Amino acid sequence: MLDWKSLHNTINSSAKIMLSTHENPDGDGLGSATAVWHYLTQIGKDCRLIHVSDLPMEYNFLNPDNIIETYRPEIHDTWISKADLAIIFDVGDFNRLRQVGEQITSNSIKAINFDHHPDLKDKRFTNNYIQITAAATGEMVYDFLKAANVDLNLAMANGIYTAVMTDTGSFCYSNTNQKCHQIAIECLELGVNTAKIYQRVYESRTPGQVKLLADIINNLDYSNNRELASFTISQEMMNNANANKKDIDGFSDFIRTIRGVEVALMIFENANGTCRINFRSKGKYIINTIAKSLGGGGHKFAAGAVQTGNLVDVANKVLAETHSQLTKQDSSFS
Ligand SMILES: [Mn+2]
Repeated sequence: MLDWKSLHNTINSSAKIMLSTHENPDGDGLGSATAVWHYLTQIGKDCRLIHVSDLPMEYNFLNPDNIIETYRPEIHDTWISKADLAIIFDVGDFNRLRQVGEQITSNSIKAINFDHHPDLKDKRFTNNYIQITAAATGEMVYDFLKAANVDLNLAMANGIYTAVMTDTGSFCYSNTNQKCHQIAIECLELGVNTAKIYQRVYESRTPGQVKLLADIINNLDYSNNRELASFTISQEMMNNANANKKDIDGFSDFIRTIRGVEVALMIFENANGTCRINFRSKGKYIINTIAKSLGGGGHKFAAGAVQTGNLVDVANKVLAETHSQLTKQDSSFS
């Protein structure tokens, strides 16, 4: 159990507190941060939730009071410079805070890493509250609030439920534990509309996203005894489908659902000469070690990395590395 009391003490002795999460935020980061925003505001803190990306449309329901802000230097820099504390949710890597992280370091703001990703021992964090066994950062937020006997309200419960639901693939992935369901029960008791949240998050695909998915399915590559299914997404494919970066979320999870496939691998060409790599495992293979050897990281069964280079070169390199590591892991099962 983490020392939540020490975090509550730190919060109690701070007046201005910034909350943030990673770029291209997901339900876990946003749900965790909004839940804590509602708590901190309730206890009278001057609190703002600022992150670098635009809020993905499907998470608008977490933002009825416009508490989620997209970082703009001219709007936020003065306020941030006076902040006593920053609490960062689900970030995995400090660099994923982008300009918000730069503001934290340049103003020497005390920064709390509140996360279920592995500890990268980044000195830019002052304190770490890390629990890699938690299915979602939202599960840790639940513990953090319970440790102070906070009565959850509906707004907090909406955030926590969204966090746990999205990081467990709606309570289906292998990380789902009893506590996730216990949290869900409590959220239902508090009036969370779980069907509505599911619909907002998962039933809002754009036509571009579906067109892109069709293209990917038509060009899937199977290897390693068909246990590895990989696909690449070029900028040209993105343009043809009129899709945006956000649209690729969930594709690796979907490809992993194919019978016999143990690992899904996506290599996505960014517009800036880098490629984003994404691994999803059903559980037979550990893939964050592969991500790590490519300069990235993540969870045992969901991980990623970024590589510089064109799509073809990066794909060749990543596939070679993946083949070799999966083969190695394979030969260690016996
Ligand atoms: Mn998470």
